Amino acid sequence: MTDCIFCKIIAGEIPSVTVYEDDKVKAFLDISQATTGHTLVVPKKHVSDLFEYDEQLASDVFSRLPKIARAIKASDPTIKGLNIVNNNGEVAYQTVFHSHIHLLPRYSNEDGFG
Ligand code: DGP
Repeated sequence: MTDCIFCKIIAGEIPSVTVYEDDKVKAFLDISQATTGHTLVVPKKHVSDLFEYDEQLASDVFSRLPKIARAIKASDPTIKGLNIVNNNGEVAYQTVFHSHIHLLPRYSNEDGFG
């Protein structure tokens, strides 16, 4: 999709910090780090939100989350946990309409975030 910011990131037209990439998904650091290491996992196929997933796409995206979560955790011994957030629709606070999963590392020394 020509006017989609995440499609442009996937195409390499807009820079991002890649955390993981394969033929189905790309994971990159969120520009607005809610916690350090805040990562977005996006399908390379453009779909707006979860309501547009079929079973194959759901498998492609969600099956990769444990591997990406483990890689994030392994990158920093102070990461003790992780939240998964997925906003679908404007009323659910989605602001970029290319589906994405937020992975939010959590630290033992956090001071009350969330
Ligand atoms: P949501 O509210 O669930 O639609 O989250 C959209 C996220 O996308 C938000 O946390 C900020 C992030 N974001 C928006 N534009 C860019 C960008 O150009 N690069 C990166 N890395 N993240 C972006």
